[in-house]
Amino acid sequence: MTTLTLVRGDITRESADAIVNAANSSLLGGGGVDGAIHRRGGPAVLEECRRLRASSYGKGLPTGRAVATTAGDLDARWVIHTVGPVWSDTEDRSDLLASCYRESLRVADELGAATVAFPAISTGVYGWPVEDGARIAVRTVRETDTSVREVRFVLFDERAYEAFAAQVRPRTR
Ligand code: AR6
Repeated sequence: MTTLTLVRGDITRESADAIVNAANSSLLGGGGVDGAIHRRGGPAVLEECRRLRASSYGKGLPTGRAVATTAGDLDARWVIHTVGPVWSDTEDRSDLLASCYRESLRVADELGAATVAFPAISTGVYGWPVEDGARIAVRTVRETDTSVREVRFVLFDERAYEAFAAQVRPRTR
């Protein structure tokens, strides 16, 4: 059984088997979680991302997919990079966001990771409304068959934390 836990804070301060990065297709870094992970993970993470670009992912990592690298200096064994969809008012991209969580867990299973820390993918620079992002994240993890024992959502601000809490602990009457 997979336990869902919620933490408010900076994901780069977490200790877990795998830390998920809300990356972009280039795999070469950016702002938000991605910037923080590369800063604290150090050059080993970027070096492996560059190798992936030079080998299996010449055109970059497609949206909704996931791939692992070393975690460098982070307190983790692996970083799992996934590319969330950019929010759209005119097109429903929910399946791609769900795919990020599913694919990350699939990669985690392949690696044998028992604990995985996720940020709220797409809810920053990519503009996904955090309440909806939380709904998709929690539902997808609950519906995915995985050997991961703990999925930890690490939420940077109070609003994101509350959005996830509302999904994990629905109010009972
Ligand atoms: N720890 C945990 N959560 C964080 C942290 C942190 N250190 N920093 C930000 N967040 P974002 P995206 C939250 O923008 O929307 C990058 O440039 C943030 O408040 O990191 O998927 C990539 O290279 C928000 O709730 O990722 C891509 O180009 C959530 O993490 C693009 O941004 C995700 O915000 C990806 O955008």
